[in-house]
Amino acid sequence: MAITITAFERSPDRGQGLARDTRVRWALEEVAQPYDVRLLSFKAMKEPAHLALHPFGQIPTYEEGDLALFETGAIVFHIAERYAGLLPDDANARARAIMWMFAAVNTVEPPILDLVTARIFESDKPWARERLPLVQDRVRERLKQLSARLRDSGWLDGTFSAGDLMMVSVLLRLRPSGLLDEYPNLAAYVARGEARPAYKRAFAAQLAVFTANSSTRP
Ligand code: GTB
Repeated sequence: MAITITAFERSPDRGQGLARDTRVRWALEEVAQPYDVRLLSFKAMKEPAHLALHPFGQIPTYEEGDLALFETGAIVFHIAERYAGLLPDDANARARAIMWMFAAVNTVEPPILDLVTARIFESDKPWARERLPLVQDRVRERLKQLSARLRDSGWLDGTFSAGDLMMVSVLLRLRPSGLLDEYPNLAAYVARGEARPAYKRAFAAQLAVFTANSSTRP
């Protein structure tokens, strides 16, 4: 069944791979499934055709036959369940991998998103200088805990899984802040994720969109 995802026509990150279609592309590359991409402008994302697929008017979405999904956690989970390569066969190991997917989006990503908001969207507010250190410390607390659990392991629970794919994707968003480098084992963990051939293909594919669209349009 053909798979189509949506992505930014022009990602605001200028091809750094930080938009969330990258994690879906990465999952599809890990399980060796080809996919098509429908590129959307910000305007098109808020129009009825896309809102029918994504009630919040965002990217990415995932279509496969009769199935339409939004939310990257759900999309990556679906890919991992349907195709071999991202979840272990052992039932307990599988449950733990899914636990790490939830931990990534539910426990680690929220303070990171708060930091992105504080650094980018609220930096001109009168209280921004006072708030930023608080938000940074909340991120540091999560990183310290994750770093302590990971120690010098390659992946979170034995072999690479969808849990690692989601966790690395979430941590990557921190790179511009420099906070990741305060935890060398986490920085190395993220680098291990980025070194995977499937990640490299996903990154190259999203970068190609940015490159093509920035050279042809003003
Ligand atoms: N919880 C949802 C999921 O995981 O699927 C969140 C989806 C989401 O936030 N989508 C963003 C979006 O469509 C794109 S990825 N935003 C447009 C809108 O809401 O109108 C978030 C993102 C955007 C930009 C950068 N960047 O420039 O660095 C990085 C990540």
